[in-house]
Amino acid sequence: MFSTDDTIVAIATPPGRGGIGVVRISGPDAAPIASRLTRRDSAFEPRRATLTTVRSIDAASIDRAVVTFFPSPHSYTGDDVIEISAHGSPVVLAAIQRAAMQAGARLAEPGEFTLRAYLNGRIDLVQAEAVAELIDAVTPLQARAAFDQLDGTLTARLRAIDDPLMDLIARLEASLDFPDEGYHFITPDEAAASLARIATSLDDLLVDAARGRMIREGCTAVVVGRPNVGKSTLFNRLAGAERAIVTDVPGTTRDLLTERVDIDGIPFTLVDTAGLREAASDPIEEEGIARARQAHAVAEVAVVLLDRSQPLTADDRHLLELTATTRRVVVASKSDLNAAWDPALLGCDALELSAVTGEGCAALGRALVRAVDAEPLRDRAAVANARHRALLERARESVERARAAAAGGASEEFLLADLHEARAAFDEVTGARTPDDVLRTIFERFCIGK
Ligand SMILES: Nc1nc2c(ncn2[C@@H]2O[C@H](COP(=O)(O)OP(=O)(O)OP(=O)(O)O)[C@@H](O)[C@H]2O)c(=O)[nH]1
Ligand SMILES: [Mg+2]
Repeated sequence: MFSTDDTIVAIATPPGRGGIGVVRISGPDAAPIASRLTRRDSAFEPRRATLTTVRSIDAASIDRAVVTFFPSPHSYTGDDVIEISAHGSPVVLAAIQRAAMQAGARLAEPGEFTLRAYLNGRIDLVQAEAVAELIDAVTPLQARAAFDQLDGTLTARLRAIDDPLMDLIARLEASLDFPDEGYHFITPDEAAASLARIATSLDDLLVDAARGRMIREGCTAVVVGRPNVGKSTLFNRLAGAERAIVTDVPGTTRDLLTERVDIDGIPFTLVDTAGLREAASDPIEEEGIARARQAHAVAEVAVVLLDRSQPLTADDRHLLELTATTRRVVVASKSDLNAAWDPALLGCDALELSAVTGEGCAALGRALVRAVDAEPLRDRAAVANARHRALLERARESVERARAAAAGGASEEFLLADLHEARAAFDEVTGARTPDDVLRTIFERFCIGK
């Protein structure tokens, strides 16, 4: 499905105007095409930026540009690559791209440069996907996670599991091949111990993967509490905009309101909800409360708001009980007013905060990040990609089956079948063995020129 022996061209910089725009050409004819566009007789010196005039096929000048030649294999794609840095005008860049096509290049498909890097063995699939994720990153932490993946930190973590797995397979195969050698290449106890270690490493990776998902996709934090405790005021403060209506009438908010906010690098979707109370004043509020409960049920974490300036009510206590075993941050609000109760007597940790002055809001942000368990990710490469997670879960299941087989005294053949399955899943993560349609879906996510 993928041809790799022709020469491709695309504008590598985003659409629009800028100081510089780059046209990239990759393939065996990259250098001859560049020579034709610049009317040069001598070849471009490897990796030296050369200022020259770029012309169309019929010799009309297009722009003065800097041309750099990256000979194979030391280029982004592993092919011969020419980068033409011209002035960042869509008209100029389109003209250079057209000229390159007239000189024999083909317009690149989305992601095709990175695909070639992968097919030429410059990067593995984990790293290729990281390129797309780095480009798509919205928060600095997402960019960090993608860069770790690109940098090979995650690949190294995967290899640390794959190597012992490979070793175990080799020993079991050897025991099969030489049954009469008089000694075993591995004892059942050693095999069981090795399997246990592999299972633990995979579990660690999968626990981090759940956290990695939060960095990638973000998580939902719902603000709940009885009417008038200050949910909408807090929501507006965290959103940095007057999104929700705030009044001193209990039961103001009816619909769910959502807003994306970046809290310490984690993309949170905040949800403001109708105040929860037993006795709703009308059918609209009743519906609002039903929606609030639904939002609460699906959110990763709840901000449970209690009004510190008013005595606690039965509704407050009910909500505290309801959320006791879920992920939550309990907040005593309106700390700028006189206190009607002491948060220390609540029986759980509570953060004091005023949505009006902003006091305590930064601490709430930190508490939210802690509550969703995203903190440890700052210093570890984690699986943040759904495809990787699914494959690693499959590997984990195969390892578990092998452990059960080993514990039941099954022969090497049975263990090996499961272990080979586990390795196949690993190979699909890194791309050592990947069907064409998987490649297609991965690289379709790229835009042209990447
Ligand atoms: N002094 C003070 N007043 C606050 C604070 N937060 C909210 N208020 C006031 O409390 C009242 C209710 O605030 P809202 O944000 O509308 O409360 P809510 O929880 O969204 O109420 P419902 O939508 O009715 O459930 C308003 O008069 C706010 O100005 C605070 O931190 N300090
Ligand atoms: Mg409200």
